[in-house]
Amino acid sequence: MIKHIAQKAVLIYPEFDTQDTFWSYFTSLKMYAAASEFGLPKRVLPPLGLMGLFNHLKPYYQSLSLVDKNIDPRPIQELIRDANHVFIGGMLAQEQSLLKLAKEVKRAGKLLIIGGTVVTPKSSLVTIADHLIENEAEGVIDQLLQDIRVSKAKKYYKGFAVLPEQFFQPDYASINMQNYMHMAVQISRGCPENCEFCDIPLRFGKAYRVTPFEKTEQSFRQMKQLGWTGQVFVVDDNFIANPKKTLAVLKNLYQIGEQIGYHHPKYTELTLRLADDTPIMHELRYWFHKSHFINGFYGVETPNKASLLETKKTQNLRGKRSLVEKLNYISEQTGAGVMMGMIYGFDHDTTDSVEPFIDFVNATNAPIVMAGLLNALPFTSLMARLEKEDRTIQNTSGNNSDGVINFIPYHLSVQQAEQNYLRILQGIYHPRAYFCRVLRHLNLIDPDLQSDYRDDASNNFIQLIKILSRKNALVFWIYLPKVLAIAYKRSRLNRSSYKVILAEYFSLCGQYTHFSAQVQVQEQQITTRNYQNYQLISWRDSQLLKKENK
Ligand code: B12
Ligand code: SF4
Repeated sequence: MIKHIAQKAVLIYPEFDTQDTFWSYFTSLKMYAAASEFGLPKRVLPPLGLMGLFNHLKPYYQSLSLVDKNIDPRPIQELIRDANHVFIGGMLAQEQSLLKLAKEVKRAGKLLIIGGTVVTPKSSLVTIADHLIENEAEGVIDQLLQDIRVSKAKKYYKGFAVLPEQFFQPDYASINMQNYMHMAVQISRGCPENCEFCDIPLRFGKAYRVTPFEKTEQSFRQMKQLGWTGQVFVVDDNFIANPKKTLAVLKNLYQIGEQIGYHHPKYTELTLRLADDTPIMHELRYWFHKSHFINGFYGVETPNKASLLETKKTQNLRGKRSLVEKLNYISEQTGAGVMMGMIYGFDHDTTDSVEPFIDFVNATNAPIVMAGLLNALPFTSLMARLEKEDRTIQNTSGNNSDGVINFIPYHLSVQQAEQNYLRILQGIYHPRAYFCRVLRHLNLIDPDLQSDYRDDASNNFIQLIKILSRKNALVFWIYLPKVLAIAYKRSRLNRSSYKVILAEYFSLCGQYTHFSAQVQVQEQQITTRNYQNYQLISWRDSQLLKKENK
């Protein structure tokens, strides 16, 4: 048995530096959803890393609490008053508020431990925290706690890729699930691909490590016991990184659903390999459907082949199908929707690539498209290359859709890249463009997959009134007759399928309000931004100028 190390620890998830990012859905949640327990808008997802840490720390402390500052506005001094140790963790997009919190914690004289993807040896957090853990915490946390016990703890602990048996098991009772729109579970870590801009393989390794099935079952069972029947995000880096193992995972997820008597609607992140014409992918598509995946997020990145090659995203170029055909095929075969991650600002991108980019997105069946400007993140090959070429200009904010590029693009100036990005957002979130994609989506998804969970009539009704009477309502009414026609054609008067198609439409209307607000934020910021001289010239032109001046 582990002896207590101190009386009480408080775990804190800091506010996001900008509340209103692409994935925050902030505008829509504020406008349409019921508030969270402290009156603030709900958040999309809970802090899964801290929920696992919470469970792991139980034997070390007499009492523990977990606070999500995005939900809980109480002053920090009050929250940590009786704590001996304070653990704070998060991602880069929380670094500024984390710094502020950290200073307050230290002012209150508490022992401060910081972890999460925000931690790098260069971060200013290093000067404030007593101890930091970089990357995965499981392999070093016990050592750190033992070292604290004997007053021999180091400042910085470098985590490493642990065996999946060691993955923290999240405790869903450590949070109030009603404060969130969706729940999260992690089944695997790691990705064997080589996308130049991505920090995942360097952070979490190339090997696909799968949580033991019993632990995944425990997570779903606990969620169900605590009354959760909503969507669950399987937050894996690349869910199909090892197709054979993924097949076993999918079969297990199906079994879990059968055993607990409920198939949670799920979504995850994966690659377009799912559209490959191989026997294993055929089987994966079948089980993806059977285990109730209602959506997938695909890193499509760009329709520009040269840019895909440049960034080593060659998996998108496999097979005979075009990218648009692959996305359609996936929805046809699995009944799940598709969401896309897109990037502009590769070395092969020019102003001429803007229109094809917009046309490509608008030809797909993906209503939700996370378009970002390329940014060099710490721990990536892109960062290493750009640093070698001396092209980096600032640290990234960690928010890849804030319309800021942190290096000098090759064919474009910083100003051109940011203005072209704005044109892209305006082109893909124009109401006609978005709702044409929505109609294609509604024509392809399998409504039966969602029939069990789209059923909380009273809550849905209040939301519906808000959606159809507030911002953008006119547009939502304009497309409604087309949606009713699709619902009629596809459901063949099956009441539950009809209801699902309408519910999906209204949900996408609600989400549209957030995306259109995001575009307005970018319009306001990019059109009023002041650029310095070096931001008005492309890397290529600056090199040519240098040569001429020699
Ligand atoms: C789920 C997820 C989300 C969720 C929200 C998560 C949340 N609760 O807020 C959603 C979809 C909303 C989201 C949004 C965003 N995300 Co996100 N997201 C993820 C994802 C896919 C999984 C995170 C996760 O749950 N992992 C599983 C848990 C178990 O791991 P973990 O949190 O890292 O925790 C481990 C360790 O870090 C450590 N740890 C964590 N906290 C602490 C604290 C202490 C004290 C200690 C000791 C240890 C510790 O212990 C855990 C076990 O080892 C990651 C990818 C990844 N693999 O990290 C990206 C990732 C974290 N997201 C990222 C980004 C950029 C964003 C956005 C800014 C995108 C955008 N433009 O909007 C937004 C911002 C969010 C917002 N404003 O609401 C980046 C962050 C880059 C960085 N270096 O920080 C990542 C790494 C993806 C990537 N490679 O680009 N995201
Ligand atoms: S972008 Fe996706 S596929 Fe590429 S390395 Fe990162 S996690 Fe893997």
